[in-house]
Amino acid sequence: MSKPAQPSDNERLKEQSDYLHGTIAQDLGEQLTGGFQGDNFQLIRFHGMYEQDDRDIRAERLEQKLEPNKNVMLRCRLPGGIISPEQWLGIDRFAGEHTLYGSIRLTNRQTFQYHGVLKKDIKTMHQWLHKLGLDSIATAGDVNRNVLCTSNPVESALHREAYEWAKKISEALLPQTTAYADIWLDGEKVASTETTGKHAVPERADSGDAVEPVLGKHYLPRKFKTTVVIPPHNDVDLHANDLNFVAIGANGRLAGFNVLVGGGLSMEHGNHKTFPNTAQEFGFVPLDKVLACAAAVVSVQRDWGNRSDRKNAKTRYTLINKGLDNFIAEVEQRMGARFEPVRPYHFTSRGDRIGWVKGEEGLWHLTLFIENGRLLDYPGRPLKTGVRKIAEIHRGDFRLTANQNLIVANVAPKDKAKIEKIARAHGLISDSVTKQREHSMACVSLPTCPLAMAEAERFLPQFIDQVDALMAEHGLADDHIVLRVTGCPNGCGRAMLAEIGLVGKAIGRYNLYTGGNREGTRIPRLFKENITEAEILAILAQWIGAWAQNREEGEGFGDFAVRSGIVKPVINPAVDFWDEQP
Ligand code: SRM
Ligand code: SF4
Repeated sequence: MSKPAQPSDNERLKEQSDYLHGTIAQDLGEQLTGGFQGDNFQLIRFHGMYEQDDRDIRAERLEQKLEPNKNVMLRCRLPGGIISPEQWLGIDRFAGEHTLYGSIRLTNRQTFQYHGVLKKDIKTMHQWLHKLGLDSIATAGDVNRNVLCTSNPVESALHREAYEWAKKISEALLPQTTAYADIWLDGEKVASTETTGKHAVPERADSGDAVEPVLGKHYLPRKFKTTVVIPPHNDVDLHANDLNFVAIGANGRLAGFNVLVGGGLSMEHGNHKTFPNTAQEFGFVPLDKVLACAAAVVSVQRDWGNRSDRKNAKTRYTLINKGLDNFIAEVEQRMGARFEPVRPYHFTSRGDRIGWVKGEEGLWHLTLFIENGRLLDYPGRPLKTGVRKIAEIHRGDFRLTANQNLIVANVAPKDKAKIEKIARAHGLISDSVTKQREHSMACVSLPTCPLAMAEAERFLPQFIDQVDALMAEHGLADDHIVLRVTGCPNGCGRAMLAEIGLVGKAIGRYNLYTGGNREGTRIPRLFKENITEAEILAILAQWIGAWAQNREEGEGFGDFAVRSGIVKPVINPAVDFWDEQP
């Protein structure tokens, strides 16, 4: 008989962490190094931080026998992505005064990151965020991450209800440990932790651990991601997520949610045991079962997920390892209710609607396109200053989108012209941004990401210039392809849900994928491996030409790529994602 697999070292680390305290507080006082020691290097992730260094200058510093320029990246917790102008002003000031890069980076999970915070400033940062009513609990690590919610301010009533659920789900699934408050806030309570745990955890979903009834002492086997999505807008890209609540309305009010489980996008180049997958439909739940359902799904993944092999640990693998029907039956038992049949829903769009729209309540909303989500003052385009100036006069709120953009929401008609003037003056509105650029996305990648294999954020803008030229040459200047670049196969740029996806292989080289669709419900297939930018553009020139000539009315490029046989569609990624092109 084969020996049972040993738990991974991350399991030991969580076990010995004293509910995520570790020795972070002591380590913080050790200023001889800019980094964190031993287990603390991993544990700070559960507090929303990653240790990084600037890879552009790493070799030079090592040559000078200097430690890499260690610092942390912080990711804020912002369920549904809504913040006030006052909060924005505080966030902006910290970036300017205390970070190495000075930027605010909007992520594709409706929050923002600070890059380059030195160890000496970390505690100040958490206290600063706390004063703004913000925290970074559980934005990284083996926990449920920032909960997304469609940023659709137009249908205000439905959005308001859905957003409230995103917040409730986030709080119900948060760690309960006081570690964050103990280490960063000298024990002061965090607003969110005052309410967590007050939601009833169904008995069978309870871990039996007095401190962490939902997550358990060992937390989850791997990261876990949740969305609330309002069809027909799939702006949150639900298939990248473990647990999704698809809002079903009746007469303008929320009636409940279809639940979809087991999406996720990462893989490893050449490792056929890894694959991206779309989420599976479990069924419909009414509103009074939402939190029980969320706790039940999380608890089944907590108890059944693979704790030996982290590459096989996400919910999508558990569904396969244990069987979809078994997983659903166990969730039903733990939530104390059966799923009802899925109610009809469909998706028609993914990207954000850039520009002004008028909402149901007569207020206006301005979606600003922020290339790669990077807010910084560039020569001739002081974007960060522009948003600050808007925040100084704005009386509504800001909404961060899952496409790295920013909505100035709830603007009274009398303030519309003033806000537009500031946005234009600072380069936040530009008539030269093409539809193609608006529908393209890159992950952060170099220089801060330690896992990056190729450029992404710094590569995309000039690459789009060339794709724009190809689109214009073929009369498609007003159209777009959902095009995404990700610096490594972890897939943060969601290239595995793009119509054309580039996945970093080495500096200057990418794997080219195509065949995803516009709505984001199909995984693309590998077309060519390890190719240069020039080779990619040569292929794109042919593809775009053929699409322009032969597409059917309104046909997106990904559907065309499948129909015209450029690639065979991926139908069941667990089985056919790695199939070679015939
Ligand atoms: Fe990600 C790790 C950035 C969305 C899959 N991601 C990382 C790290 C923290 C690198 C690391 O572990 O040291 C990156 C930090 C780079 C930097 O310098 O800022 C990083 N991920 C990002 C962001 C900022 C990309 C962006 O440009 O917006 C996104 C932050 C989201 C947030 O606010 O929480 C981000 N990451 C995603 C997504 C897309 C999504 O969730 O919609 C994915 C694919 C979906 C999924 O999870 O399947 C994603 N990131 C990963 C993975 C692979 C996880 C896995 O299942 O194997 C890693 C590596 C890991 O966890 O081991 C990773
Ligand atoms: Fe880093 Fe890879 Fe994620 Fe890009 S995809 S941010 S390179 S981990």
